[in-house]
Amino acid sequence: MTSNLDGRNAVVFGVANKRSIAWAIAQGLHKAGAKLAITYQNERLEQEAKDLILSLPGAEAFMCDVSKDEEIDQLFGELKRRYGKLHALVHSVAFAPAEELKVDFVNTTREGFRIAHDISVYSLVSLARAAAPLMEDGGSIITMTYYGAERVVPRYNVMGVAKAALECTVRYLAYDLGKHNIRVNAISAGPIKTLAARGISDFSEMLKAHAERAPLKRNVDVNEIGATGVFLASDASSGITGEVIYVDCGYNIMGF
Ligand code: 0WD
Repeated sequence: MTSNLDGRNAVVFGVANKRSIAWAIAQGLHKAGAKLAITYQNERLEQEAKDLILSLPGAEAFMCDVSKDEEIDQLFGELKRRYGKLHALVHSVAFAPAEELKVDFVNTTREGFRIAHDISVYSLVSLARAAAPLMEDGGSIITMTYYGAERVVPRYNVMGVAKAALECTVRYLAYDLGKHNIRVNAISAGPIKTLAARGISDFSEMLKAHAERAPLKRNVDVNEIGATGVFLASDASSGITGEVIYVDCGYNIMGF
């Protein structure tokens, strides 16, 4: 029962740049000995993502837009040829059109709702389905969520609704895949200044309020998310599935 991931293969989705949570998890997995395939979304992010990914010895970079079934099929075909088996998958991807996070939630558009759920939630289902056959020795699937799934965080809007659906998706996938010894869990992270976070209005205010109210009296460090990712990918968490694990300095336990 250790966090040693020697001989394990992992695929990570959601590296946009060096501030990405996916990058912190990838670094943690790498340090623990895992062999890594890291994906980036498109040509726009290619240069920055590739420079970063290839800085991890042994890591390989692949392009995959998770809203496109053909790109997912192609990627997993490639992973099967290159690695044979997979042991862990990290889904650190979310998107909602920027306007949806600026208006009152009641004005959410049908298209904004659809896109947020397609990219932030359905993608976990499609990636889990594609990865499961490669997880012959069992495996661990990890996604990223936020407290806005449970309580109203003003302006988090449709992303909050999508995160609620994501957390529920974690439970249904955990049930389906448990018989193959594949575990599915979410990390609920406190706010971290990343590219995605920039789309959320008043993010700096949010950071301040979190640090004031959290029992630990500070904000979470991205490397703490990385370490939890390593724990969830490893045998140390072999009895945990279908859970949402909070890494938020305790913010979620507070009533006032
Ligand atoms: O405070 C935070 N930053 C928190 C983030 C607190 C709690 C949870 N999270 C979640 C996010 O909701 C997301 O699920 O963590 C996950 C990772 O977010 P991040 O690290 O904060 O953000 P970022 O570095 O921007 O990575 C998300 C990336 C996208 O970046 P941009 O900002 O360019 O949309 O998700 C990727 C993309 O690289 N992504 C996609 N990847 C493949 N296909 C797609 C897509 N269609 N759409 C977005």
